[in-house]
Amino acid sequence: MSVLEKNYRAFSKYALFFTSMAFLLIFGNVKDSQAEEFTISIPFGAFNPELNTPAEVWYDPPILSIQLGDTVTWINDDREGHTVTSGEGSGRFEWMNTKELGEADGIFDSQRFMPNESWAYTFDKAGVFNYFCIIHPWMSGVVTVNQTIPDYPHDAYGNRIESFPVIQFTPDKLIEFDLTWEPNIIKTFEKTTFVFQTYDGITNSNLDKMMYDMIITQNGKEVFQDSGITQVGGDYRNVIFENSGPIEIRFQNIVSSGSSGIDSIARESVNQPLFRTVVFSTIVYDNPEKITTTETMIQPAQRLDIYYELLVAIILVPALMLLGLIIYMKFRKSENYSQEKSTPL
Ligand SMILES: [Cu+2]
Repeated sequence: MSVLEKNYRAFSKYALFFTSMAFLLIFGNVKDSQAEEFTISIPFGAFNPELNTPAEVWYDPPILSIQLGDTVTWINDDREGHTVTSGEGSGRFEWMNTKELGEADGIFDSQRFMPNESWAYTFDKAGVFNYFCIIHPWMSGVVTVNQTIPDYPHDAYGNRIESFPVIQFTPDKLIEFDLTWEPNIIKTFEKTTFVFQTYDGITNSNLDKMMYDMIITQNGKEVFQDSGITQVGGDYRNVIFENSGPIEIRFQNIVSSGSSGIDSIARESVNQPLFRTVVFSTIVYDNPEKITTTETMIQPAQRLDIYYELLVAIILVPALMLLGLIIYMKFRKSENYSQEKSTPL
């Protein structure tokens, strides 16, 4: 192979590598920013609780993992009408014994749709969603909706927060209120420290001993409330969020605690200095490390043999390992013994 040929080969290799990397980067990003569409088939024969039909599962695939904002379309390929209803189905074995119906939880419900019809649902909440068919409550499936945690903090409206502190002025422009939170991307069950400072909106000098009420609301509910007086021009609060979703951080009744200073002016120039309010917002994400899921077992198809295989794996593998350990220990012991014996005194 000539040097030129060699170089060309090496070059084409790199070229291929970089081209594919570039494609990955471009399309990887596009994929991230766009919601995806998924389909789940209700196969022919799903109406039968015994599944003595061509169907192997009730919903195919029975467990689907998607990202927040993705859409799932269920297609009825069966010969009977079905529903896709969130909640717990009866389960096949329960159904056979008790003829119990499932329990809908009201998150989504397709109502009955007929063969060759379909129904779509866009998931706008993260979590694990069990669903079943109201007409055939043994039919069950699960959709797991994951939330991508972005690299950058965003406000509640999805706009990127470019830098910290986030700065707001009170409506009377007399006070500049700076807020930083650490970590910048807030996750559930993780301590978040809110650090805030007050400045004179005109002179830009630090304002000490300012009174304020701090209120955090999430999904229309108040999740944190406290009052205080800034020391050395600032203050902080630690908050742990239990739920994901957008939050609004509101500071209100911002007023100087002293009789002199900013509010002697403010009281004269503004009607209601006591209602001075600044509002910040961001998003709390589900902490992937601390999420507790209640993913239920799907029990479709005649797949009981799987459980036997699992049983073998659970009992046989550790048993063999234990046996191996015992043999090893015995071998070591006898080796030590023979070594001791041969050691001259
Ligand atoms: Cu059905």
